[in-house]
Formats: sequence, C-alpha cells, structure tokens
Amino acid sequence: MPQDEGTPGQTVRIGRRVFLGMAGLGALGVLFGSRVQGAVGSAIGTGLGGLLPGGDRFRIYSITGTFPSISPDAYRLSVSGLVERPMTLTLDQLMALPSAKLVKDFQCVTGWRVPEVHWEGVRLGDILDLAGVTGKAAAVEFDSYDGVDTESLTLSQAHLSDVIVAYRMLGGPISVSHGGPVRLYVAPMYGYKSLKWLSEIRVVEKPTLGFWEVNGYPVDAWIGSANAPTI
Ligand SMILES: Nc1nc2c(c(=O)[nH]1)N[C@H]1C(S)=C(S)[C@@H](COP(=O)(O)O)O[C@H]1N2
Ligand SMILES: [Mo]
Repeated sequence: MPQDEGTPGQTVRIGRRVFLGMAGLGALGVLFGSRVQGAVGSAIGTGLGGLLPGGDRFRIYSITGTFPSISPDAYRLSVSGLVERPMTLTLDQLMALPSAKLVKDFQCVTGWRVPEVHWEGVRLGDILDLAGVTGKAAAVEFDSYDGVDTESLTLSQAHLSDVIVAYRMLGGPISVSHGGPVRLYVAPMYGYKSLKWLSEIRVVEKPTLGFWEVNGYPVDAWIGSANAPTI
C-alpha cells in the first residue's frame, strides 16, 4: 500500500473513477519515489510524518524518476500558440520583468502541506499580456523539460494574481529537484498544477487533459473543492 495515497479517510468523499485513478497514481508514486529518493537522499522525508499535513516538508516528485538539469544560462521559456507576439525568454529576461512575491502554502492533493512558503516570480498574466493573447484563446497549456508532465489553466485562472512563473522559492533560486530554474506556482490549486521545469506556455482554444488528470486527479484542482479528498 502506498504511504501517501488511498488511506480510507482520504477516499471516502471522492468518486470511484477518481479514486481508482488516484490508487493507480499511488503505485506510480512508490515506483518513482524510490528512484527519486536514491537521487536526492535526505532531501526527501522518509517517515510518514513528512507526508502528513503539518509535516512542513516538501515531498519531491518526478513522474519520470529523474530531474532534468538545465543551467540558468541555457534555460529558455517559450510562449507560443494563440498570441500576437510568440517569444522565447531567457532567465535574465524573465527576471527583468516586474516581480511578484508571495508567501503562501503549498498543498499536495495527497495530503501533505508546507505552510508559508516564500515564492518569487513573474505573474503569468503579465507574461500573457506581453505576448498578446488573441481573440479565440480560452486556455493555457504548459509543458515541462521532463518531456512528460503537462498542465493547463483556463485563461481567467491564468490571470489570477497568485499564479506565477516562479524562479525563487524557499529563500533562494529554485533547486533542480523543486523544478528549477523555473516552475509554475498556482497558489489556489493543488500542487500538481504547479508544473516543474517549465519549458513552454502555449495559448490554446481548448486544453487537453494534463498528465495527472489523465491519471485520475480532478480537473477541478481548487484547494478544498468538493471533488478532492478531504484531509
Ligand atoms: N514536471 C513535474 N512537475 C510536477 C510534478 C512532477 O512529477 N513533474 N509533480 C507535481 C505534484 S503532484 C506536486 S505535489 C508538486 C510537488 O512539488 P515538489 O516536488 O517541489 O515538492 O509538483 C508538481 N509538479
Ligand atoms: Mo501532488
């Protein structure tokens, strides 16, 4: 039984289809978790205490079991799709844009939460405004340098002021294991929306389901939403 998923208390309130999907993800988590654990050693909590709400520790996730290593100099962020001005930003260009600082919790849908994390980055809405979203656009898709994870937000969600393209967290540059040099941070939603190693922001008419949603996590990722496990 995976340590972090599928305990009875977490599953009673969610639908069968969603639960089965999450149970499947739990199995994935164990497989990948052990591989990742070997890679980052003590950065990952080993005891159950690290996985529980109030444990105050991040659990490092990687779908692929590895971390794409991208130097700050080589990092590029593409903004593409239904925009007037497609762009490719370097890290320096991103950091030259007006910055937003947030102190907010990070909450994984499986139950662990880290309170009052310090974040800094550029509001996603500012980047979209810079690129100039065109009339037919309704959603934004995100790709990762891991080549596997994908996510999406509606255009109005993407414009919320606490949705940022982050380049600092926990008081320093974002570490490779946390998705550095650049990850998404979607404060009002569960952690799976906060895609790590962000490579591309693509404006679209209609989004496709992201990796975690295909695997059973709720498309409605608002923290505290009725479709999510109660923790
Ligand atoms: N590329 C990528 N982004 C990802 C994930 C992942 O496996 N790969 N896991 C997601 C999930 S489910 C959570 S809870 C958070 C965990 O962030 P952390 O690894 O910095 O703790 O990252 C999210 N973003
Ligand atoms: Mo998560």
